[in-house]
Amino acid sequence: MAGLSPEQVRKFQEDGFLVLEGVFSPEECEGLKARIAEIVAGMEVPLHCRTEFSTDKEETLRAQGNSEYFLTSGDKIRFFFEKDVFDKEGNFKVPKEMSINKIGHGLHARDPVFKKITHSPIVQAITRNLGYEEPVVVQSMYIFKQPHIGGEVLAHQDSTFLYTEPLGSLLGFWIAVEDATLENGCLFFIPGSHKGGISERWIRAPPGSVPATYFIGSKKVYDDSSFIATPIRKGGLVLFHGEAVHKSELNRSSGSRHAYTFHIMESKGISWSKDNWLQPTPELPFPALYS
Ligand code: AKG
Repeated sequence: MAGLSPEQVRKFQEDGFLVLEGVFSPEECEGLKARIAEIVAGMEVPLHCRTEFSTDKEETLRAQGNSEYFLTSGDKIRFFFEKDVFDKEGNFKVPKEMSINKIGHGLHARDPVFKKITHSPIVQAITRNLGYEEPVVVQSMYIFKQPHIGGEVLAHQDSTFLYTEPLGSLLGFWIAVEDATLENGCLFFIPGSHKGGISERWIRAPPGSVPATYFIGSKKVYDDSSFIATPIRKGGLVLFHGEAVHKSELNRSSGSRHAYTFHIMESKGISWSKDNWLQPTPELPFPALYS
């Protein structure tokens, strides 16, 4: 695949997401998995940083909002966990490699294997096809969706968490490192939902505030029947607009559903909100995608 056809660009603009099979090779996917296995083998997470991941509003505020470990992860490789994987003392109740919800949020810069795939020629070509002139990478995550316990991700818009001024330039890349199916928790989208703006924002409070983050606006309730499933095979890529409403369900299968995802934004004439939880740092300014 050399890039997007004009028809694919039109479809992306209309729906707010695009499913592209066979973009990356099985070997590239295996390379990502192998590298993640090495990173997990070396994982060290202090007891007080064992943070469970959630997109539920209240749980987000409770579990992440106050957590320095999460809020300072933008330029690092850090680990976030499924629910109920720790006992009262913070010890793992399940094998540690089966406990992780995701790793984030600086893989694209801090690890050479993930850096290479993020800046791969096909990613750059797609981004050019969509008209980006000076795109920068703002964050990345490796999502495990563990067998049986890989939690539901509630319907949301990524621009709630990663806000740009003006809106409209956030773009998500979601690479299926393993097959994503109806049983193991593939993504679901509401076609056209990127055209209606966002309903809420997650804001970082001034330093020293408790809680450290808060929501403004209100969560919309979406009709389940308006979502369409996007199952995709290993090596496929789902592209999505920052305002596209999406979700994924619990992994009910006995296999994992690994994915590598990262977000870019246009930096020419568009600014990153200083209110976002994630901020570029002197150690890691947002890297240019075209390099
Ligand atoms: C996101 O990256 O915004 C997602 O919603 C990912 C959900 C998933 O991979 O299940």
